[in-house]
Amino acid sequence: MNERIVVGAALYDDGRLLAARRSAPPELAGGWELPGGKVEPGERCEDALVRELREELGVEAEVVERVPGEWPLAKGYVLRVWTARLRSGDPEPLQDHDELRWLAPDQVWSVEWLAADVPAVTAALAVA
Ligand code: DCM
Repeated sequence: MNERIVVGAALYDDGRLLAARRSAPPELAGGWELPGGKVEPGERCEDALVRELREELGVEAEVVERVPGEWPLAKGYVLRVWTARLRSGDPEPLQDHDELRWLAPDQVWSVEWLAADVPAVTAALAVA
């Protein structure tokens, strides 16, 4: 069911959106994304998102709402996005990323988002 879904979080704290810069793989390194990752077989998307944010950033987050839409990634994967709220912890780039940035509304387009994340971020801003 969920084999080809990648979940991403539009994670907000204090009105700012978290962007994460990928350190791997080489073709994506340097690009900014909404943090998240692949849903495991049998796992609910929302649970995968909470797990990924814990693993990648060391934080506890609460999923708020689905951002309408679905965006194609490589290899038949699709990206789905939820807005989320930081519950505890201070995000750190523990895996996959080498820099994190909290973006105020007027800074959202100051980073070079990965291609799939451009429409996803646009859609996330429309619901937040
Ligand atoms: N991906 C993306 N944008 C995101 C999250 C992930 O383009 N916001 C892509 C990068 C990888 C794939 O999805 O090709 C799987 O992500 P991960 O390696 O984090 O599991």
